[in-house]
Amino acid sequence: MQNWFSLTLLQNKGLAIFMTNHKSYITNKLFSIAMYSNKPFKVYSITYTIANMNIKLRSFFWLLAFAISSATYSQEFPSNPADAKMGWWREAKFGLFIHWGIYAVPAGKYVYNLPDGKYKEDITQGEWIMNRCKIPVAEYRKYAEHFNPTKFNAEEWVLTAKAAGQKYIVITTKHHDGFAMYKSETSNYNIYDATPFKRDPLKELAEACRKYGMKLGFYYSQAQDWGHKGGAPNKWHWDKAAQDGSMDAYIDSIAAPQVKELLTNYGDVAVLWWDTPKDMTPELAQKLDDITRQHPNLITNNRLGGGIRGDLETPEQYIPASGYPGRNWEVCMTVNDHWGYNAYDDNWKSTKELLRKLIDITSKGGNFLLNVGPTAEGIIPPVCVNTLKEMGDWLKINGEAIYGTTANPFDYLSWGRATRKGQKVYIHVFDWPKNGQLNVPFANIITKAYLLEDTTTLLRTKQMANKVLVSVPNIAPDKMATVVVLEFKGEPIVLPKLTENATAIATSELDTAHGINKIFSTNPKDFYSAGKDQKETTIELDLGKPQAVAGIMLAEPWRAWEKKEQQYLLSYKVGNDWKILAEETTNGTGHTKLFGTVTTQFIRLQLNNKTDAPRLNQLLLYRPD
Ligand code: FHN
Repeated sequence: MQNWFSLTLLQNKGLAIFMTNHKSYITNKLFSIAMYSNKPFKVYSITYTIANMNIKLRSFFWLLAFAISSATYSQEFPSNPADAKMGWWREAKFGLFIHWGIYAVPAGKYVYNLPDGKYKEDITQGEWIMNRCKIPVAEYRKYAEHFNPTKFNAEEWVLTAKAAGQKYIVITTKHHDGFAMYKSETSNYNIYDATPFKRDPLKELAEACRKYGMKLGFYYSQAQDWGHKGGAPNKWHWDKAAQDGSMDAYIDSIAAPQVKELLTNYGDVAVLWWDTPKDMTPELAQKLDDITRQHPNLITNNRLGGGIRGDLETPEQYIPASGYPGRNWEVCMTVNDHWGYNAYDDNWKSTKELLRKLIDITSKGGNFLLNVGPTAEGIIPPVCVNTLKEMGDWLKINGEAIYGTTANPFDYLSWGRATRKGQKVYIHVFDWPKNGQLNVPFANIITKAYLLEDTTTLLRTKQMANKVLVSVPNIAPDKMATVVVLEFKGEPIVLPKLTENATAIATSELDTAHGINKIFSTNPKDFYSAGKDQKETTIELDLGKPQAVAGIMLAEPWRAWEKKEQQYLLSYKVGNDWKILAEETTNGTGHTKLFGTVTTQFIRLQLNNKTDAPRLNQLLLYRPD
């Protein structure tokens, strides 16, 4: 294949030079820049055959292209991931979320007293129990009288996080119920003044974090506050006499002074984790942003409101298919199905499941904030402690493949994930190869290959066109995930995404902002939608030329609790005939389907949605391993 390069000028965006074998890498970035660009731009391109160009000159062009496109690329995003204050955070990768409050007293159960002495029990609640069960303020406040977490031990909590390999803790200082979990001078509706506990757990936790070198972050519900007048409701106030009031006055008299005291009285606070910006106006948000800006090293997230983006994207309970290229992002997730303690929820995710989520998130360049909900006695549920310990034991051996790594260069690995650190790629193998040959779609020269748990035993590698075969032991050393390290030369050389040069048409589009081309965007906030009243759409992809296809990934914009689903029929074209590849139902949060390899240029996706217009965040096609 002849090498050629094309010089492409993106108006106002600098140059990107790309070469045929690596074209996708650059155009992928160009496409992403274009997608995120908020300014019109033109593309000028000249092509020049460099068949005779010597290897040095080719390498120069390649390095120049990589350097320019990366520089151009990073200019595009407000919170440049390389921000100095983000250094420890990007190294940390794994943190502990703690949802703790007086909602732990009912522990998920609320009993409705019905007429004629009957009653109804609801055991599905958590930190939203006051809102979901419409508990009057005065009745809810009584939980504080029974909240006396004498078994709380801050050092135990910090050591649990350390044993998990977690590098930071984010704890709820005040959730939507308005109850402060610290000695607040602003409101006596707090753990020190309103409970028999008479201690300040945040003070104790801050000291323990300093003692053990754990970064400490504070979650604060800045808008929703069902316990103070003027705090935002979710939808409406159910105890109007106690809840109605001016939100401006609430921000001035409760939220702003509490944020100030949290950032002043507890030493080095590393993260301020806003949540649910209900009814937050730019003016109200600015009042709080002005406070946090006085702390230049404080990391904030994207949930303050008022259009303030903060430093972090915060996908919740799901992992974006392609992460958030160019933004810092952190997935927060529960171990069972509740953030706050629910004594009846034993739907615990396994260690293997959570570890593979950590690996998946890290392989896309994100952080994982895994939540526990301690009991009213101050105990982290033992099953969580055990799971966290098992994750930490894995990290003790394989932490090098997680901490401080960046997103992997590969399109998709059906049998595992990958992370990168400089000239090392860490292959996290979930499904161990049966034939002792690990097939990695990597065209670079491999200088060394070994198991991360045994760096002294070198593994044989065989370089082939666009892939390397690694000879591995017959049995997986670690069934949860075994890490194979490949040390390599140069910049990663990988095949382009199958959809890199694809075009798509659809039988229905809501508008241009949600046109069919959005299925190629890597920005999780983008999505394609069929027309408003449509319940079905047909999408046809033209891959530009016949390609070997072995799987599909449909990224969808809903969350598990929305209980959406979409039916789809996937076909590929052979001659003039369409042949079925798969016919399934998604759960609305994303769907991956691997099928036997087929070679085709045309793929058709018929999508049906009974409740909404069919939607997709992204559509990816996977090459055969
Ligand atoms: O409403 C809250 C919820 O209770 C919990 O705190 C989560 C954690 O990210 N945030 C909100 C829901 O998005």
